[in-house]
Formats: sequence, structure tokens, C-alpha cells
Amino acid sequence: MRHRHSSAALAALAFTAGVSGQVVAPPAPHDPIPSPRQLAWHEMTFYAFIHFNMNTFTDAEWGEGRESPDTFNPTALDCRTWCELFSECGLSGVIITAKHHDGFCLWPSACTEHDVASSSWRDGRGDVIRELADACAEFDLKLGIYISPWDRNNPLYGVDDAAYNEYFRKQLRELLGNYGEVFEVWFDGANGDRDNPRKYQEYDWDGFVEVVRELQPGAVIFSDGGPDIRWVGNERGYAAPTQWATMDRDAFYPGYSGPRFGELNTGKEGGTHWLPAEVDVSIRPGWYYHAAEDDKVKSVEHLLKIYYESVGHSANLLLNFPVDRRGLVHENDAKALRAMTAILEETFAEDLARARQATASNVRGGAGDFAAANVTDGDPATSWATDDGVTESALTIEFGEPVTFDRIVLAEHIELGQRVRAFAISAPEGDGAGDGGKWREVFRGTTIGHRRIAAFDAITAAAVRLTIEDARACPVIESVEVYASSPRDRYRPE
Ligand code: FUL
Repeated sequence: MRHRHSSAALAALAFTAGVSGQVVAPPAPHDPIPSPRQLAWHEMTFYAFIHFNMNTFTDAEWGEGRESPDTFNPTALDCRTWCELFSECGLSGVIITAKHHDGFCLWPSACTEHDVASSSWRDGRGDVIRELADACAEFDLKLGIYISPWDRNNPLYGVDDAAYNEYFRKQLRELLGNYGEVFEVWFDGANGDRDNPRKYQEYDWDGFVEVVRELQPGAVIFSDGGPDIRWVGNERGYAAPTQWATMDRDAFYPGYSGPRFGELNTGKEGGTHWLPAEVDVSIRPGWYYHAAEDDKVKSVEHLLKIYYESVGHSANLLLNFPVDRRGLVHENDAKALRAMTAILEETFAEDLARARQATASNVRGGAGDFAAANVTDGDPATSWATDDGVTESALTIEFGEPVTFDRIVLAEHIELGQRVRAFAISAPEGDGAGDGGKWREVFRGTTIGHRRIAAFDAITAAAVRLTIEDARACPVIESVEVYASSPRDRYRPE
């Protein structure tokens, strides 16, 4: 399974002539709406995080910045093998720790001696970022850059704020100006020195953002408070099922730990900005490689649960691989990823609703361009929409014969904003025909957003109904997909 669409559906819904011959206006955007760079990011869905840097060689999670550059010494580094694995498993990109809290740079930086160029690895001529950028290009993956603002090596840090900010901006320029296109810049909010007045650094966030926008206008910027995408508030792989892509963005900042912390996990209905969640979680207990954790790789069941509770809850999944001292993804981690994605591939192999007949209790202007059948046509540029003011409506898909299913994937047309507050899924009882008979509810949910996966016990029926019960504005539903899960996929919501 590819965890992204080949092309983002950016097409605006057109003005059309309805059955009465009148022109039917498309639904007005429900603000805030995503920017083009955020829309492109939503399509990325599932990608890899790589923690590989000085800590890999010191068995640490947070280094002190006093490590000798020679300590960084992978014996068989091969970024091609990472990318080959991720590409085979359908992931869309890779984000790497170019600089972690200890300050060591995986690329030769002109601004410091604390980098690969000062190590004896490959006689100081190695460049992990170059090698990864080339491998990403070869395997059609997008490259993302993690760079820690907190730097325990640089003597300017927290001592001369302006000079350190300048150093950080220069490093950003090196990373974003020399390695081709970057899809995401990951600003870590961690800072163990925050309470030490001698080490308190006043960051120039506006200046950092400016450099990213100048050199990589298509890249999204991640931090606890965006500005483009937000942290989900935990590292266990969980986004709340009621998931708003909107937030009062200006109330949050990198390292935020205030009273509204919980909103990172849920978003906020009616928030001022589009600020969707990214779920970062490691395939092992630690972010970095520790040989002692070779047998603590998460189980396939656990990884599936993480997928359903991140991607299935309308967030993106950033799954971390602690690359080992050889410079390779460990065999146990690769095996777990392959098993996880093979099962997802089986579950989502065949959309049973594709091209099936669909009808709705309300269709915007009665017009074909907003018809119910748009949810089963496989085209992300077309949607079913209701008339303005109609926020309750039922859409029924007829299979023409009884089919067995236990997964439904719903998508709102988020280009026009997030709308749905409550929905239910039901299926006809008895012979499954539904005509005049009783319908049984099989799933009840709140938000939909970019992608909501409903998982429930398998049912056999000739039809299925999505009832939108409440929405902030008339619903605009892009797709309703129906699947029968793999026998190896035993995920059920708790
Ligand atoms: C945290 C860092 O402190 C961890 O070391 C890790 O990089 C994680 C992804 O973010 O804030």
C-alpha cells in the first residue's frame, strides 16, 4: 500500500448547473483551511524518523556535547538500504536527526568543528545528509530534517543569544540550501537547561521560520506549536479519536507545558489556525539504538494499533528507527515494519464500495457535481456535499449483494476546512437488503477530518449507511471506502 495519493486533490469544486438548470455554488470554505504545503503534508500519511547520531555510539539518549567527534564511527553506513526498506513498505519519506541536543552535525558544517568533518570516519569526508538525500531521490522518498535548537556543545548557547541564533540560522541555511527539496523541518522543543538561568537561550523563532520559508517554501515546520504542524503531546503513538486539525496556534510554542497541553492531543474545535497533529513514536523503547533493546522492538499488534490510532485518527505517523552502530536499520526493526505494512496492505487491498451506487437524503442543489456517488468514484477531487444549513444527512451505499466488512475509511474534503462533529455507520439487519427493514448501528464517531478509519466487528450486509449527525457547516465528504480486514489484522478500538 502507498500511504499517500499520487497527486494531491487541490482542484476547487466548480460552479455547476443543477437538475433545475440553476447554477449551484460550491460550499464556501469553512475557515481556517490548510495551506498548500499543509495539504501536501497530509498526503504523506506515514513516514520514517531516523535517530542516528553521536548517542548511537555512547549508548545515550541525550548527549552532553563533550563527546569526541571520533566517537561517531559507523562501520557499514548505507542509507540506500534504509530507503529501500521504507520504499518497499510504502512509506513516503524520512526525517533524520541532523543535529541532536549534543550539537554534533551529521553534515560537514562550516560553522563548527563538532561535526563529521572533524571525525576520522571516512577520513573526515563523510556526509550522512548527502548520502541520505541521494538515497531518498533514488527511492522516491521525501527528505525531512530534524535539527535541535538546544545545543549543549556550542559555547554561545544561552551565553550570547544573538550570536547563537545567528549560528543556528547558518546551520539551517547549510541544511536547507544544499541537499535539494526538504518536506519537513522538525524543531525539537526539549531543553534540559531551561531552568538554568546561565543557560537560558532566547530563540529567534521568527528568524528561524524566515530562513525555512526562504529556502524551502514547500516545507512544513513542526514544533509543539507549529507554525504548520503540531506535536501530538505524547510519544506513545496516540492521537485522540476526536481530532481537530484546528488550534489556537498562538497560545502554543516549542516546549509548551502549560494548562492547555491536552489540546495538543485533540486539537481544538473552532481554533484560529490549521495546525494538524503528527504522531512521533519509536519502534523501540528508546529513540536511539541500544543493543539491550534488540529484543524490545514493538510487536506487530502494537504497531497496527499505533497506525489505527494515528493515521486512523486523522494524524500523520512518524515512526522512528534507531539506526545501529553499523549504520543500518536493525534486522528486528526491519522485520517488524515489513510485517506491519504487509498486514495493512492486505486489509486495505480492495475497496468494496468502489463504483457502487450511492444515494443521499440531501444533495447540494440536487446537482451531479455534489452527488453521493462522488464518495465511491475514487477521485479525491470530487465530493458529496449538502445544501448550506443542512448539517444532518444520510448517505447509503448499495453493494448489490451481501458483502462482509469491518473497516470504513472516511475522508472530508479538507481543502474547504474541517466540518463534521458527529457521525454514525449502520447496516441493514436480517437478509442485509435494508429495504424497509431495520438498520443496526455498527460504529459511532465524532470528527472525520483528513482520514478517519472506523474499525468494528465484521458484518455481512448488502448496504451501508453513513449518517452525518452534526457538523459545523454543510458536510463535504470526499470518500467512503469499505474494507474487509486481513485475518492477521486483529485491531479493534478499546
Ligand atoms: C524529544 C527529544 O528530547 C528526544 O531525544 C527525541 O529526539 C524526541 C523525538 O524528541 O524532544
